[in-house]
Amino acid sequence: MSNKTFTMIKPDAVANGHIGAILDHIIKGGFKITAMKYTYLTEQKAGQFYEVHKARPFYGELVEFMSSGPIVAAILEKDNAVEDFRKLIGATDPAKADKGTIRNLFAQSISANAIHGSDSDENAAIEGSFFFSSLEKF
Ligand code: 3AN
Repeated sequence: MSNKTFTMIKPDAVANGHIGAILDHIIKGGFKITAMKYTYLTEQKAGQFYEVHKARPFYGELVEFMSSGPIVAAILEKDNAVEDFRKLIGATDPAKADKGTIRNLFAQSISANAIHGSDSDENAAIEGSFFFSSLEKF
């Protein structure tokens, strides 16, 4: 168990004006922000970030969507961060996400699902370093 996870507020949630509300949920959920930036992914960068999903049928759609507009990337700290954050955001498909979770409140579809949360400690470290240099991590 590690105390860090990585998140992105995805282009749909940014475009729909939900940055503030989502950050509020994250902070009230007990997470401390240790790095954050408002940025975007080029198609090439999105392809690289989601490389593990390359063989999946939705890969092209995912890369196109994730490079369609700005995002907010952040590293979050809390005991049991990866697992607790996955609970806070809810299931990948917002229709199946528990009531009150971020995806239940702010996501429209399985591809435009408002927020990303790392699925393991190892990926949290890889994904955090994809966006932030050591000088940018508090
Ligand atoms: P999660 O983000 O909940 O860990 P993953 O890792 O299975 O879900 O999928 C990564 C991303 O790929 C999801 N956040 C979602 O945007 C997209 N995705 C997953 N499954 C589908 C699908 N069946 N159709 C379209 N996009 C999908």
